[in-house]
Amino acid sequence: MIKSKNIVSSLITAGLGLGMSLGISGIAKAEVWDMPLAYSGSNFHSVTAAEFGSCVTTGTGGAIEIVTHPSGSLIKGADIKRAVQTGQVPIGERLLSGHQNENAIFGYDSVPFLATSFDDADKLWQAAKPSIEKTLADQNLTLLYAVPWPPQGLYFKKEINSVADMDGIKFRSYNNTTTRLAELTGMLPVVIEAAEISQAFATGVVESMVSSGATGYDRKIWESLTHFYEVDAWLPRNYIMVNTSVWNSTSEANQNVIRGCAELAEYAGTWRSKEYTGFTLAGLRAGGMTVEPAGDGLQNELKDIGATMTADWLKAAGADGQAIVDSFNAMQ
Ligand code: PCA
Repeated sequence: MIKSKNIVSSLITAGLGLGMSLGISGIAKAEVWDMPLAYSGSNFHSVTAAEFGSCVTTGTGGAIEIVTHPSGSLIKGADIKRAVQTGQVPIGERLLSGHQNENAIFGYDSVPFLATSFDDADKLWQAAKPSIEKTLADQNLTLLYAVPWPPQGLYFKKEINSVADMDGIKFRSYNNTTTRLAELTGMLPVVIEAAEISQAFATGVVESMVSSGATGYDRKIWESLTHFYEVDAWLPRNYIMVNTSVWNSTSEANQNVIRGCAELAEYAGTWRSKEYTGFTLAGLRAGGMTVEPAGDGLQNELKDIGATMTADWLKAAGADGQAIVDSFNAMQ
């Protein structure tokens, strides 16, 4: 007993000696934080997340190494939030409105025609942030940053001039709002992750969607579709969350580094999203697509449908939802 204790203590002494000769930081155990992302590595959100990761790794002197895993390769998009909540991974990125089925408040950014520009989307985010942070905090999640997608428009493989023209079209949806939009326009919704849409369009499983020029561009959608109508329906957000227990066991110094990197990432990601808007619409055109604003008739019909969907959302989101809209309107 005494002998083994001696062995242990001499091992510890040897270890410390070795550590000192290497320099303590040389043996400090780096934590690896695997960070699942739902979208492809080339997407601007994923590029921003990778830069955020390097910023944290550099800023913490290698104590926390963030490794991003794009395209749902580590955890599928729909499972990322649960994986972070339960501590399967410490950190991850997800489309916020993907959680509307849990709580309508998460869909604040997909209310049709409420915020249709980057400036308004930013104001709406400021109005919604406290509620979102609180809702996430109740689920063991700490919000780090959030970045908007470019404005959402409609993709088709034929010319569309009215809602009647959409009847019976198979439609790819990515959250409750987009499923509801399909239903109200007579289309047939199927939920498909962005990482899987190239194949879904190529095989004809779906033939239409609402999304940004960015997603169509990333997925080379011109190989399957012909028209993009700029509707500017809303600008949904991706957000980065960290498991709160992991966060609480992170040193204050490292938390400060992470917060700083997050602020930088939100700024850089938003800037990229703006730049990417024109760039990707030009890319769709270069791919041979017709890219234009929806005609007045179609736009008016969509506004009516949007009003129905707004009323539905306000009903589902209750007083918290109304407070977000009121505070957003007060900023106008
Ligand atoms: N792209 C994502 C969400 C919004 C967007 O522009 C997608 O289509 O899944």
